[in-house]
Amino acid sequence: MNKFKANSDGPIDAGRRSLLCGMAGIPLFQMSGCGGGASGHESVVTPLISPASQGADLPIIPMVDGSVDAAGTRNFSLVAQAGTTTFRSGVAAATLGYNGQLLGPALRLRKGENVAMHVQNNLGEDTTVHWHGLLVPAEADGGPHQVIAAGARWTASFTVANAASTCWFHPHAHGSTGRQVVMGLAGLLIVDDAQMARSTLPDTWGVDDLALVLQDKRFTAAGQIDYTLSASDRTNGYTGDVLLVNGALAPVWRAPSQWVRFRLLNGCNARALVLRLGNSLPLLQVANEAGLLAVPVARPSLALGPGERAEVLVDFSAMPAGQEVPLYASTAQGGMGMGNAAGATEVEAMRIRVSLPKQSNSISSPPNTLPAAAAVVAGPGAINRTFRLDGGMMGGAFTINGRSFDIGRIDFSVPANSVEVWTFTNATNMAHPMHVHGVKMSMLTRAALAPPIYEQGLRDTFVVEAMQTVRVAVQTAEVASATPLMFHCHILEHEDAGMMGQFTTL
Ligand SMILES: [Cu+2]
Repeated sequence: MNKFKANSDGPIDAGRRSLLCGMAGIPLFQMSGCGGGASGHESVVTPLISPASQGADLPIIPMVDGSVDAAGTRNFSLVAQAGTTTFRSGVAAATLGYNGQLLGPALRLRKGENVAMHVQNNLGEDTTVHWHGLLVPAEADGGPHQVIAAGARWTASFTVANAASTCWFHPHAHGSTGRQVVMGLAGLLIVDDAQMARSTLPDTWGVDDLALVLQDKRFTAAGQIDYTLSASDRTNGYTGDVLLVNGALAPVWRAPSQWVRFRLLNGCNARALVLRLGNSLPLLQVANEAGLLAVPVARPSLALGPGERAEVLVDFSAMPAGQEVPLYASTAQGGMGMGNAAGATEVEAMRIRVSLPKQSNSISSPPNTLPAAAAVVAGPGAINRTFRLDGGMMGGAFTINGRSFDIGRIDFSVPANSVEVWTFTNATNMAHPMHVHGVKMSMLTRAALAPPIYEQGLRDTFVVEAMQTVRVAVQTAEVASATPLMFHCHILEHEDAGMMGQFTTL
């Protein structure tokens, strides 16, 4: 049976389904023989490329602990480097990676610890390394101002200030972010804290605590990663026609027969993903981008915009040994403004084969409540700032408050250690995932309504749907700095084309 078939029977998260509209214009897999295949009633979808990894074991993102020096600082070494990866049998595709050929490790950080990130740039071109989600000083942020020239070395030093969360790191050199990420530069940051240590959430890395980096890519006829941008890509963002999980196509992961935690990252440049499991297994969401939710929320499916993360628990304990559960991902066909997700094509991102015994430390039931970090609360006198997302007409760039990014222009300054209310109004006909560097945020309203529980808690990235307004409470950095922090759309082609601004902290 072809594992790659369209499947549109599953429940789609009704609250977020419009997220798909316009964020992605191209189906994950090319349709072939729709309704006219051998089966007569199934839409068989053929992947454009048949990577060697298809159906192979899921690559586990390697966990790195770093080394603690005499001063108590935890040191990590990252080398951004070129390499090759075999996606298609017999073809060595040029890729980029941190400390490897593709993607990067997961760095384990502990709240309160001093960390030094030593980055060597062996790419042969400028890059930066941005710690997406980490509350670090602007000088250590790895945004467009902290360029690491080809051959150069950069050290970012900071104290881990985040609550336990799943963050990530990726390049942020202005104008080349999209290409460098698609070529493979992305890694994970796993933040632990005392609350998490006391929780019962599964935490045996790669065994019952599994990170899944979901990314789409497009390939040339010769099997190389294709990052040529069409006019449509420049408007809608780059979308690939295959979806990779930890760099592999449709891999299989052997799960223990118990509760398992998945850390999900939408690492796509532009494609929103709606994820669900087969067998109608619910995803018990326990965290979003920047920390735990107050209570777990059972969800039939969940949507992640580019740059967003979620942590979910899944119970495999009732599954018979050998049972396989597909993880489905869907996205919309049809391009901008097509109105609804009815044309969404769902593909199998991977399979989970329940084939390992229960671990001795497995939990028999999930926690009823979670040690969530306190939300950011804005007082009645909080400063209000407004951000209008606009542009994108006639092939033009998207803008924020009518302006494109200028690295020489500071758009505004915020007082240190204060809470403001930022209102993002999307005046365009596509969704934009907005990301703000170096601040703590909680969502106040989406479309004038209180956000659902799974959108509460701390955030660093949130989708603003087409023609929608989202208000967030923003807690600014504790320490003032004249070095700018970024706010931008995380559709990387929008960001590279200037849908970004910068602010300093006074
Ligand atoms: Cu955008």
